[in-house]
Amino acid sequence: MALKPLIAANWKMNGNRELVSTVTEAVASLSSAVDVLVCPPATLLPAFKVQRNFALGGQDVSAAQAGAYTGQLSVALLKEASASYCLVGHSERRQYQFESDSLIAQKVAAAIAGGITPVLCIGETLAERQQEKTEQVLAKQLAAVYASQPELLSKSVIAYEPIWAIGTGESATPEQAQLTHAFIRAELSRYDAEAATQLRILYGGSVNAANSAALFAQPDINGALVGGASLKPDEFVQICLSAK
Ligand code: G2H
Repeated sequence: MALKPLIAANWKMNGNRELVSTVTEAVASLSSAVDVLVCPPATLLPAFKVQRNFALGGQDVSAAQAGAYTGQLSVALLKEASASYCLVGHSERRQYQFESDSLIAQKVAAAIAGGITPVLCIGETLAERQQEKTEQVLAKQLAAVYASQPELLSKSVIAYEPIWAIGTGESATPEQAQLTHAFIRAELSRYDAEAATQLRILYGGSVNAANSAALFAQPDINGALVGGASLKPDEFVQICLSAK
């Protein structure tokens, strides 16, 4: 993990103002050796008062800049709420909001055009892994965004989240994850070889304080996108500490 690690918390549809306070306090002790990102529900973004020790992010962003898009949040609105990152294409949005690869590509472009960093989430289902289609699926998800917009790569973060590992307690092994991360980096080098070496590729899927150090010891794992364990402030801090 030669690049500076990024540990991102994805609270999903959880949390409240009390958790904002306890997480803010917990991460205050962390050094700057690790970049920390917290993506709470958007309504909680303004509850974070001082963000010296960590960045804030949205869990999604609209592809549109403004207008008649009920329920959506633009890049400008996220920035006004102090977000400097946003997740894009999380598998739960692909599944429950039927987000397509082409919509996700538009969202990545909109985020970068508006000045926030997208964390593009990709991953395969269990059936796809069992059918040995993992690389094919990931290559397609990446091509949808970067084949026609390779200039976006240098301003992106990628999160590899095997769907079969999300919230299941069954994480990919460090070796499994490393193989896939190395594939992702090699695939991205086809679009921008220099950017691919500098790009942070996070692992997500049941990351916790017990498995994070072994994951972070892998050369192509540059941090994590943490769901359930990020709701436990002490455990989240342990995960951050294990990334140094
Ligand atoms: C994957 C991850 C965070 P969890 O969705 O994005 O969640 O760590 O709960 O598997």
